[in-house]
Parts: sequence; C-alpha cells; structure tokens
Amino acid sequence: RFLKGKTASVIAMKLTRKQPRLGVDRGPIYLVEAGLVDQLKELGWNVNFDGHHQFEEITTADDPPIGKLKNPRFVSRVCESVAQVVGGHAKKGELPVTLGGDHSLAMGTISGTLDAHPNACVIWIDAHADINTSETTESGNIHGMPVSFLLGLGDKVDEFAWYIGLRDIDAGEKKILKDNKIRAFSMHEVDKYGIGKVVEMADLPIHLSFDVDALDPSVAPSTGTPVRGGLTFREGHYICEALWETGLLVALDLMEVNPSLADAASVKQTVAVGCSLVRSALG
Ligand code: NNH
Ligand code: MN
Ligand code: MN
Ligand code: MN
Repeated sequence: RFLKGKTASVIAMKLTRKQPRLGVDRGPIYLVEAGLVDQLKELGWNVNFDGHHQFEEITTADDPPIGKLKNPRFVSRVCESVAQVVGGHAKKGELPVTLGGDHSLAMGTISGTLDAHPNACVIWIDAHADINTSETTESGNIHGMPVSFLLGLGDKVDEFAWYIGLRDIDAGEKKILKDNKIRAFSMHEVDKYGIGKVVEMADLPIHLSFDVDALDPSVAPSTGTPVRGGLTFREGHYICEALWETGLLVALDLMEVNPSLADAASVKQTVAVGCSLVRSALG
C-alpha cells in the first residue's frame, strides 16, 4: 500500500572495524552469492541491486573512542550514507532490503525509511534490545545502541519500536524500555501466547529490522553474539510471512550474518536461513 509497484532494492553492506569480532562485513556478500537476488526475481520482484557498498576503514588511530563508543566516526559516517541510499530508494516507492553487517547500520536504514515514510514504525527482531545509550553500554559496541540513537537518547516516542524475541537485555536497557514504555515481547511472551498473537499490527508502514541472532543458534549459528533459547526456524519465518501479509512492509534489514564465526556448514546454514527469511518477508 505504501509502495509503488513491486521493486525491491537490495543494498549489501561491506564494512569492517565495527566490532571486535571482525568478519560480519562479509555476511552480505555470502547472501548475495547464495542467489538472493535471483530468488526475489523468482517471487516476481523487479530487483534493483545496489551494492556492495564498501566503506574505507578509518584506522583505529584516526577514530579513537568517544567515551565508551568504539569507532564512532566510522559508524556515523557509514550510517549517514546508508540513510541516503535507503532513503533514495524508499522515496521512489521501492522496498529497500539492506543486508548486513553490523546492526549499527539500522540507524542509517531506519533514518532512510523515515525520510520516505515519516510515520513508519519499526519492528525489531533480536535476541538483544540494542537500546543501550552511550552511558549505559557495557561493551561500547554501537551495534548495541542503534535504537537509543534513533529515539534521541530517551526521547519519548511511543510505539516507535517493538521488540520480539528478546532474551538478553542489559540492566541499563531494561530501565530505558520501561521508562519509554516501549512494547517488548520477550521469548516468555512468545512461549505463552504463540508468535501469531504477538505479531498483531498497527496500521502503519513497517520497517522490519531482523537480527539473525533472534533465531536460536542451532538455526543460525554464524553470528557475533549468539544466545541460546531463540526463535525456531518456523517462528522466524512466521514473523516474516505475517508481516508480508499485512501489506504494510516498506523496508527490511537482515543483519549480523557473520560467516567468519563458524565452520563452513554452519555458515551455509545461516546464509540459507537468511535468504529464506528475506523471501518470506517479500512474499
Ligand atoms: N547488549 C550487548 C551490547 O550492548 C550486546 C548487543 N549485541 C548484539 N545486539 N548483537 O543485537 O553490547
Ligand atoms: Mn554487530
Ligand atoms: Mn541487533
Ligand atoms: Mn542481537
């Protein structure tokens, strides 16, 4: 309803130096090499392949921490350009699919979506809340903070973000969620009500930001911070299918596929699941 026609733009990000565990930058390349673009064409999409975007690494010496934040200049520079790329596609009525990569990229993708669809809501599927602030963060990794940055550090934006699949929340994050009245469905709610009920939607354009670590590590092992007890293969797909069925999806991120963190079979499995989630979300 919010798109013009059926064109998806696939934006693959190649970044380095975002996390202590390198390699997450290569995830998108694997997803594309696994044939994702052709798979979407088979589903009837015109696919505009816009990537791999490559960013030159700023060396750690040029980018010392600001407070606890690691690689702050690099992340902010990359996100700014991601926002322009995603926003450009979204304004043409396309559905941007951003493959990552470090989840800090979502600051860029969601800013881009909001340029084109100012009333969009965000659904954040993740084992983690990613809502640490520069004060509450324990790790200093910006991938644990994009939601707080998007919210303007504790600004009250009701219903801006929902979470599904949470099971690893830091103490500071718990307070932020509570103070901002952000709806969060943990794995407890998924167990109790079933994933179907949890995916009831508001009638707004939806940006889905899917961190593969929301899935159980047995389903998606190749990711930087796996946490046991995650969504099953079917639950993950069901979320994507259900969001597709709303007809409201305007943008999708698939993040944190890291092919350097597991053996070849696990990588293949994770990449296959990633492609499959994107296919489900796009019909
Ligand atoms: N909460 C931790 C942090 O802020 C872990 C975040 N890791 C993620 N988030 N992969 O999705 O560093
Ligand atoms: Mn990350
Ligand atoms: Mn995340
Ligand atoms: Mn996560």
